[in-house]
This record gives sequence, structure tokens and C-alpha cells, in this order.
Amino acid sequence: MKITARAHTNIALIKYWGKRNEQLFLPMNNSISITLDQFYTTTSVTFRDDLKADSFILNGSEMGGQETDKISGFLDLIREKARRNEYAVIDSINNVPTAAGFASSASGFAALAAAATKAIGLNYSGADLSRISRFGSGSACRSIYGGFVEWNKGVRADGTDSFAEQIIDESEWDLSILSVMVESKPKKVLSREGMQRTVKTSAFYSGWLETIDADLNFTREAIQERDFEKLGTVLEHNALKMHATMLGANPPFFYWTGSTLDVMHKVQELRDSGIQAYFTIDAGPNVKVICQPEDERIVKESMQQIQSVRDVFVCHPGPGVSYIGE
Ligand code: 2P0
Repeated sequence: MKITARAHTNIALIKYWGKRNEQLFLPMNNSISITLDQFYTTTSVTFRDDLKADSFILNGSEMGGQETDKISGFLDLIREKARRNEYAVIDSINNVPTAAGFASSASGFAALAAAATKAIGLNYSGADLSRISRFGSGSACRSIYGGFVEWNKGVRADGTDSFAEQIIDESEWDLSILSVMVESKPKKVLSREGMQRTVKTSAFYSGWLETIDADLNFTREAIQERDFEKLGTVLEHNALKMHATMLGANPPFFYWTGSTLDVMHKVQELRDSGIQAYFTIDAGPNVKVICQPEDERIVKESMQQIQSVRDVFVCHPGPGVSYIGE
């Protein structure tokens, strides 16, 4: 049976940066994210007993060995859980423009997990789905839910208590998330490798871990109180601390360009002029600016005025995973 699922990408307010177990995708700390309405992946999966290997089609093109191996490795886990051995056709459409600076791995693996588990006959939802999505990409486990989401790192060695939960849904607090694209080249340090190097070598990683619980508490409170200034202050601080851990790694690395700094300065200028806007940055040079919907237009225009900014995409909190055609 062919099953189609859709999942949206997410942006972390409190970052996942470092694993305590690489094989099980267990993070060092909890993270909190917003699922985004505009960017998503739609994936169909059909298991068939006449196939000799998995076939992965992305945006209409058959993918080669490297891409397919990653998907097959993830499907092996699902085949093992279902005690089945058929191969699958995976047909995926990414509505996450690479140009928007979002990794498609979160929405991609969340959609794949939802479609594949159902297609193989596993009755997974909620925590089960979040837990298995983690094995594709850690941040995928947050994309199972809409709105504001927390990934609990868990304490068990086997990872059974490491999955995401919703804090509030997408209808409960509207915010504007602007993805500000700057000129850039492909990144030299992939996030998986970057977080590994940071955990192993950074002089500042202990500081990151020592202050994370305070950031998480502050963020949960800000969300419950719908206190935007409180949320913005902590999310910007948390992003800067994550980037500081990279500067303290050996060898050190960083993702910012001059244009990244231009955007950061502009956000601070906006705040000085009384407009509440805050930035966060992931493992790349692009900046996400978060503001309240009433300030969206002026913040967007300010970003477009920066010479090195190529494009600005606007998102709002979006839904969790869903099945299409049911
Ligand atoms: C996050 N990032 O919380 C952080 C902030 C990047 C910076 O999650 O190795 O692609 O597949 O678990 O999920 C990117 O890491 O890494 C990420 P893996 P993933 O959004």
C-alpha cells in the first residue's frame, strides 16, 4: 500500500548541539523549536516484494547510491521493527528551498518515518514516531509536532525516553520567523561533524551545558506567558553561546560571514529603535529573525535594505506531521 505523509521543517530556539551517543542520536541537552508553516517535505512510500533494492526519487529524479544508502539505512530500522524485509519505492518532494537556508533533513526524515512506518504496518504516532525519526536526523524528532516543541534528551542509555513533545500548538501563539538569506558558499564543516568536534574539543562546551537548563526554563516560561521579549532575549543568547562553543573548538570553526554580521547589527539597531526583533543562526551563514506579526513588515523591509541580503522568506508556526489523501 502506498502511504503519503507530510512534515514541516523547524527552527530551534534552544539549540541541539552535541550528542552523548552518536549511534543512537542521543543529544547532550534538550532543545526547543518552532515548526514552520511554509517549508515541508511530502513523501510517499510503497513496500514491494518484487524489488531488489530501495529506490529513492527526490523532486522527480532517481537518486544515486550515497543518497539512497542514507534512506535505506533508516528504512532497515523500520523493517527490523516490523520484522519485514521488502524493499521500497520512496518518492519525495521537498518544499524546502535549499536557498532558504533550512536543512531539509528534519522535515525529510519526519515525513519518511511517518509514511514508512504506516506503509509497513506499524501503528506509530506521537512519541513512537518522534523516537524513530531521531535516527534519521536528530532535529527530525521535533518536526513530528506543530507549534512549539521540546525534544527531551532522555536519561536512559538505550534512548527510549529521548523524543519530542508539544509545548503549545501552532494556533496558540503567532510569531513571524524571517529567514534572511545572505551570499554564501557551501559550508566547510557539516553540522554533524561540527557538533562532534565541539563536544570533543571545545574549551567552552562545559559552559554551554552548565547554562542550558536556565535557558530551557526561561524559554518554557516565556512560551507559557506569551512573553515575546523574554523569549527573544533567551533565544538570541542561546544561539550566540552555541556559536561561541565552535570558536572554542580545536581546530576552531565558524559559519558567519560579513553579511551574517550585517544582519545581526541591523537586528540590534531595530531593537535600539524600539522594535522587538531577535536573531538566531544555525550551522550556516543565514540568519533567522523572529518578531511579532505586527512588526513583520517593517522588519522585512529593514532586512531587504541590507546590501548583502539576497532574499527574505517569511514563516509562521506550522503544523505537525500529517497523512495526505485520507
Ligand atoms: C538545531 N542544528 O537544534 C541545531 C542547531 C544545527 C544547529 O539540529 O547529526 O541535522 O542529523 O542529528 O539534526 C542540525 O543537526 O544533526 C541541527 P544530526 P541535525 O536545529
